Amino acid sequence: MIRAPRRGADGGGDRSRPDAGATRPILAGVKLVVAIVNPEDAGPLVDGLLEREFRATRLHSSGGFLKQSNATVILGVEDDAVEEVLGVIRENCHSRTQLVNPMPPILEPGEFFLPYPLEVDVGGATVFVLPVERFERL
Ligand code: 2BA
Repeated sequence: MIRAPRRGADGGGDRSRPDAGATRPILAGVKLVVAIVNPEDAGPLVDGLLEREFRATRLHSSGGFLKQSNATVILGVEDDAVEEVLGVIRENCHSRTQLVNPMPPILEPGEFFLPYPLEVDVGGATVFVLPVERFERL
């Protein structure tokens, strides 16, 4: 898990290397977790991640289908911490039923449209786990 800045894989103490002491990239075993969640769950989710010392970024987003606000939380984590992160997401993100008003159709004269809201189940979180080629904090 990427909890704190790492000064190179060997701690940065190798003076024989030209970049000794500099921040070097973490090259192996990192995943990018992308979680699309309800905006009401995003705050508790980020707090829960920070409590466990995971760094996270919250982005404002909106769903293509419902066109309503949601939140996208992204974080880089080492491979062995992915399951812990998914556990924090499960703890904090809950599925909901949302009501949506369907778009009224184009009506011919004399036709009428009686709108009634539709129920849509929105999952607790839509999560992608992506391999990361290179992670670096400069
Ligand atoms: P929305 O696109 O606004 O979708 C909200 C909910 O509407 C979905 O919940 C799903 O229950 C329903 N829905 C979406 N597309 C549909 C369709 N073509 N026909 C019928 N029902 C449909 P979730 O599946 O839990 O998705 C929640 C949000 O996660 C989505 O918001 C979207 O922002 C994101 N998402 C879901 N799947 C994704 C994917 N494959 N790639 C990227 N983003 C995704």
